[in-house]
Amino acid sequence: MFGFKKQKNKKNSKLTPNLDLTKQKFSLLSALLPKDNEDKILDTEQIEDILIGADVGVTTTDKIIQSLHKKPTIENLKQELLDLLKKSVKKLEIDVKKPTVLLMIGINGAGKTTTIGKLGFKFKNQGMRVLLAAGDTYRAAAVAQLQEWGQRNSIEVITSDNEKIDSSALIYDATAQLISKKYQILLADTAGRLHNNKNLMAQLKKIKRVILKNNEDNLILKTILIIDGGGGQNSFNQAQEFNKEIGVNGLIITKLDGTARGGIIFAIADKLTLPIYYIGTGESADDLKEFNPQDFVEAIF
Ligand SMILES: Nc1nc2c(ncn2[C@@H]2O[C@H](COP(=O)(O)OP(=O)(O)OP(=O)(O)O)[C@@H](O)[C@H]2O)c(=O)[nH]1
Ligand SMILES: [Mg+2]
Repeated sequence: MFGFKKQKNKKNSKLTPNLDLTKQKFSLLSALLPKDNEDKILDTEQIEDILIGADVGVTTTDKIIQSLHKKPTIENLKQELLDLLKKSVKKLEIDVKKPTVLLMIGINGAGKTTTIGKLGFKFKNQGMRVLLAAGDTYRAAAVAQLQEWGQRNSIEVITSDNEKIDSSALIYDATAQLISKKYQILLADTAGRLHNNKNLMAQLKKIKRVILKNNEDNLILKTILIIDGGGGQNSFNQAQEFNKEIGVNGLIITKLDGTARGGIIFAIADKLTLPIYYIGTGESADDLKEFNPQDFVEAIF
């Protein structure tokens, strides 16, 4: 009996993302809101404090509070949160008949290299022919970090012996190999950068241009912004600025396991019209989950 229970829990923990710290905040709301059939006076101030404290942001919090004024129940709150997240649902579809480049960008330490490792693992397990490009050519450690992920999952990593090679040249080479060696998907790493660094943003635009130079083969390029889920309103601003400057197809939000401020995802879903493809909830290869609003809301209550 006990053995069975344990097994079941283990299975559940695989399905439900680990959002325990954010859950500590949101689950406080359950006590403040009546169930459908209860009478209770609504303490909007306390509810607001919790939402703001979880980084839901002022405008999105206002929206939620307004809805609670109309229907002050926990069921309505969950529905409202779900509706906000649903705005950002769009799967990252890979057409394996066409070569695809996923270009990973974002600020320093957001989780780009780790996420490439995890995605490579996922795609390879789905039977795709995967290639990685160590496009963060500034730091030897960044190249080594990606090589380690490649070795762990038996995935080829394109690097260069030339220490002075620039990122766009390396990614251009890798794109050529994607096509000539008939790989299906190339995951390209880049160095972290701030959205207000003009030179480094120009470099990203150049990378996008050179990838599309290899384009007689109908290559698909998707630019994915990696965002640290614990970064609060800064993360939100980054998403807005990177999108404005570079153009991004979608987001991956990382480190949601290590933050109580995972409410930022509601602000992002509400105010940016960008798809959230995956969420990162840990450091190992399978700690990357396809973004599922239902699972997310369930995991934080
Ligand atoms: N807990 C947790 N840690 C993560 C997650 N994603 C990445 N990390 C950790 O965050 C740290 C930074 O990750 P990297 O992948 O090196 O970040 P990066 O964006 O490539 O960083 P730069 O190359 O320096 O710009 C590493 O210690 C990762 O293990 C996650 O979802 N959860
Ligand atoms: Mg990196």
